[in-house]
Amino acid sequence: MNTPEEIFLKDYKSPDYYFDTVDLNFSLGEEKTIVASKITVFPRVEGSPSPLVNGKELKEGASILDSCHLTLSSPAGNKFTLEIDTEIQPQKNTLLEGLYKSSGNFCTQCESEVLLSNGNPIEQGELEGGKHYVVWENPFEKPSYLFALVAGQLESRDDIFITRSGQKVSLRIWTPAQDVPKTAHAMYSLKAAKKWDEDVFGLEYDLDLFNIVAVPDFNMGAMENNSLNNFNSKLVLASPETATDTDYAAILGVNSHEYFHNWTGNRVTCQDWFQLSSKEGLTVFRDQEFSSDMGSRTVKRIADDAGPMAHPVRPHSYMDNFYTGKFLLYLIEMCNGCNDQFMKRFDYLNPYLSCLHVFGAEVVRMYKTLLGTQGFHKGMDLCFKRHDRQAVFTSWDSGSKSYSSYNTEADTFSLKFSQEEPPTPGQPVKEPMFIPVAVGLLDSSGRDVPLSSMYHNGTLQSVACNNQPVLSTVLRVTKAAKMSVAYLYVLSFSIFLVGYSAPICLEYDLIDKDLFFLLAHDSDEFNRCRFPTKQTLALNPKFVQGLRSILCDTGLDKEFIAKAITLPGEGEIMDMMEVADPNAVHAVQTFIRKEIASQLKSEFLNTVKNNRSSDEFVFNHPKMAQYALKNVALDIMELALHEYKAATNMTERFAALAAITQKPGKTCNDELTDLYNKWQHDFLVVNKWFALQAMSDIPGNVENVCNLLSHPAFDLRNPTKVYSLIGGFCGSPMNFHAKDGSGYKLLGEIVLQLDKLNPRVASRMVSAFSRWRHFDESRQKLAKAQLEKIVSVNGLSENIFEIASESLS
Ligand code: 0A1
Ligand code: ZN
Repeated sequence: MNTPEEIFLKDYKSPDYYFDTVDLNFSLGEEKTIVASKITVFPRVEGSPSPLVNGKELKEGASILDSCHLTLSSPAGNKFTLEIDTEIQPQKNTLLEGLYKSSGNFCTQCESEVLLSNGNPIEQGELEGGKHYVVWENPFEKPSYLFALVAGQLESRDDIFITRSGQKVSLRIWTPAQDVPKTAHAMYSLKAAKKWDEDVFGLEYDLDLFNIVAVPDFNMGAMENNSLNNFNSKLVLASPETATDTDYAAILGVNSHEYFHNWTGNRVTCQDWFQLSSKEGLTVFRDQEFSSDMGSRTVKRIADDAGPMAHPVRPHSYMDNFYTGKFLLYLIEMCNGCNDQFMKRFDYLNPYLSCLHVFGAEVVRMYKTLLGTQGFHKGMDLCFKRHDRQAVFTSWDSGSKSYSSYNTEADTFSLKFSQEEPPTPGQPVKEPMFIPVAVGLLDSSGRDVPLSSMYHNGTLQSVACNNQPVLSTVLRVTKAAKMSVAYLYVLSFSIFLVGYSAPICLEYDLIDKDLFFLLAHDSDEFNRCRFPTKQTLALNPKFVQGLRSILCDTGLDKEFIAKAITLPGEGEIMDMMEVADPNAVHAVQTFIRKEIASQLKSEFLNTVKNNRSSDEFVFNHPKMAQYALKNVALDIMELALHEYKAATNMTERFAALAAITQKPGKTCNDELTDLYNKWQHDFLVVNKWFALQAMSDIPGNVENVCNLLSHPAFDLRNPTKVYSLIGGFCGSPMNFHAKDGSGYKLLGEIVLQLDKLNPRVASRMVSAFSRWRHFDESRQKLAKAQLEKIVSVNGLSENIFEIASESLS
């Protein structure tokens, strides 16, 4: 294999050749697979075209450079046909990219790899030797990365969807036969997404068939190939006994995401790979909006908050079709303030990619905030009308940070903002950003105050609209210089960044008293949830009072209450410390948890009692909210064992077991053995079983994780198992960061083993070392030694070498 080259945005130019039609003939075999391709090629500019791929000449007209590149040094000037036969062995492909085998079935993952995509089946029949063939034709031009092929012993759940213009679309979800009953929620999610896209964006599906295939071995979450989406099984299969409501929500979100790509990504597509984050950002924004509409908007906003972004959403270079290690490390650094869902847990999507994509979504959201819902949709409609089946995504750059201060004077209220742009790779000096800052005001009894007029950069503007009271408005912070705003009211408090209107890090001069007031009264639930996170290290009675008022407020969404009373994760607190100290954070967290449990005992016990499930598990927002609230209360009160025994679904069972696994001893061992014995036939439940043990804070858990690596159900070649066991372990501050370095040593060894099988997955894992400088000296030494050991190994993949050496530099 060649060393991947770094490709720069500044060097991008249109290709010299276009591929008009592509015939790919796959002859799939257990020993070998032959791919015969026939491509009609024509030059962009007629005359003396440059070589198709550079290389040294072997014979007239064509030369082979290496195992990856074929060079045609001087092809004929006009249209010609290129025929290539390739022999491959998908069964030996552990990279899980291109054509590979998963559980005996052939499947592909081709984002950015091959030439044309699938479409409609137009012919099929039998061949000699008991073989079978199908011809698929794709009627439209497609971006190259959307090609897909799946072949194997699968059965389908079938359904139909009638589009709003009356078109009948067949929907099929393919899995091994025994799993078909577990696809009902994925089918529901797909249909809901189709309906939502018609209702909200006016977008209809265009083909007659939509297939989803569940693949157990998959590097990422899913892939939006035209009419043949491949999904990590974890994001398709669910039953109340085996999946938690978090799994149900992820299935809903990812199914909608892949479906929404049909328009944003597939039909309106990218011109080049630098635009990847545009198609992803817009599609993530759409799936977030969909999930919000299906559940609680505020809770979704809290979960999706990407944190401040100070880097461009578009990379200035990439390598091996992905972001360079250097860029990834910057992302990790920036994602430091990110929430649990995307960064702290190595979950179902590549955290670095998805983090960038979530930042992309923040940029789209700012457009919506600035243009208003109607204006935004008008713009989107125009874009789809003008650019259907074109490669037009543009890229955007954005980076921001802002500070604020406020003061009250007489009957006006003023705010001052300034912004600072820290340098990022490729952008040492930056222009000030355009930042929408939504603000609202509360009076001293905690009620929203209608705004009437404001001075914005020195000009008096009316805020009221059609004589209707306006409770929040959007300030446009455009300059690095300070600006001020005045409201003509007597006021006490301001609320900034209503609904988190811009992905910036806002520093404010509110004192504790104000923050507790906001915790109890802020009408913007997003803010109400954010403020206390800064205050966890001291247990102020007003903080407890703030929590009490949230816990007892029957008017609030239960899922929101659950989020608001959940203490920030230990990793999140460590990120806020100059020198991260896992032991101290753990001790303080335990203290706070115990204090809250004793001071709010009766409130928590009532919460558990009032939110027990009485009937069958159903996945809907009120039920999910009820479970979430009960589980947080239960966790704080340490009532897990009883609930584990009584649990009737995986949501309750998993939450109870997670609490039990934090206490070593017989109960913990017995319940874990019980879970495994009952569910060993179900690999998704077994993954949870691995994750539960890996994430435990029990001292000395490193050894347990080490033993689990040789458990018969574990397989280093399966990315989802790796993310559960190794990823879960890296998310446990106490054991991954164990003082004696045993956690670092374990990860170092695993990364080297993984690199030989699947460098993409290995590079996700090695990045757990990337913040090593953030810890005390002795931990720094231990982590650095592991990184040094990794880079010194011969034959290391380029992915790992780049990330590890960049982390050291
Ligand atoms: N496009 C997918 C994410 C994805 C990216 C790369 C992959 O393989 C190397 C696979 C999936 C999505 O938006 O879900
Ligand atoms: Zn996507």
